[in-house]
Amino acid sequence: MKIHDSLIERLKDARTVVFFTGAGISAESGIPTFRGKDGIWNKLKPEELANFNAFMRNPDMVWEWYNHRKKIIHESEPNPAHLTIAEMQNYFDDVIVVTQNIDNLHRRAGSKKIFELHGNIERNYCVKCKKQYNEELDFSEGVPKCECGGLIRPDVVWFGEVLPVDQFKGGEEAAMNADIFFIVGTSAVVYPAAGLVYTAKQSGAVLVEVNLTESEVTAIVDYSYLGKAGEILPQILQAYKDAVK
Ligand code: BV8
Ligand code: ZN
Repeated sequence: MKIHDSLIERLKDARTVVFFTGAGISAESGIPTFRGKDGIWNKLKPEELANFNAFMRNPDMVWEWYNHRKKIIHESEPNPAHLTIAEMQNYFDDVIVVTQNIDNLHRRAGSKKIFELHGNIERNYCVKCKKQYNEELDFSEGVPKCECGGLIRPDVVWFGEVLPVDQFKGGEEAAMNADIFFIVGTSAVVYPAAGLVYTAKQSGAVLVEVNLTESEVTAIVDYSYLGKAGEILPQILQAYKDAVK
């Protein structure tokens, strides 16, 4: 993939580089996306799983889904896309990750500044008293319960739920301050997360999309690279390194 000279020139002047990422960036780590051909939601409906009422109606089924995903995540590794983003921290003053993913792979890859808009599958809390339960949960008696009797749920944002205010605020500030705003592996259909692309655009950022296919925001980006994030991001960093040598 030929990386545009003009993008490299803009990277040379960049101080703040933001990566807005979705499930596609973890696809090459073996974690299925939501809406792609291997998407998990092709078989299962989000309404049935990623929402609070579904959980209260059938906590066993929802936990079965999350424990299945957790197992896949624990058997997976960050891929070159996550690792390249972490390596970029050595070349730019401020590299910020704003992710919709709950798989913790950016942190495991070494990224330091991360805003998790939709929570993190490694964390859990009690639906009643909100007490955090972040160690391994015991499912031997069924869905684990808090000492107060409340059900314990994954600390992820379900449909109809508000995003964690501090994380969304951090993501918004990143979008407003970005010189270069990368959009990596997301269909950009879920709000309010996808709205950050427009915030970045309005704030004058250069938008760079890396995706296997077109997305909801391809029409408004400055650069669109169609292909695998695990191949294209390393190529962008390599072209930058060659240019500043
Ligand atoms: C809110 C977390 C309201 C848990 C997720 C009707 C009813 C209810 C709500 C709504 C409604 N209509 C609209 C809404 C709002 C709703 C929404 O936006 N719905 C959409 C679907 C229309 N949003 C919400 O409900 C949000 N909350 O609005 O609250 C409110 C407001 C005020 C006060 C009170 C309440 C909450 C949204 C968060 C939902 N949680 N998941 C979990 O993960 O289990 S959403 C889920 O979708 C994931 O978080 C995921 O990150 C997110 C976005 O999906 P993507 O990451 O983009 O993944 P996708 O599969 O779609 O795309 C993958 C892309 O990667 C593809 O483009 C593919 O081409 C590309 N790709 C694949 N492989 C590669 C690749 N690219 C590069 N390289 C590769 N190798
Ligand atoms: Zn409790």
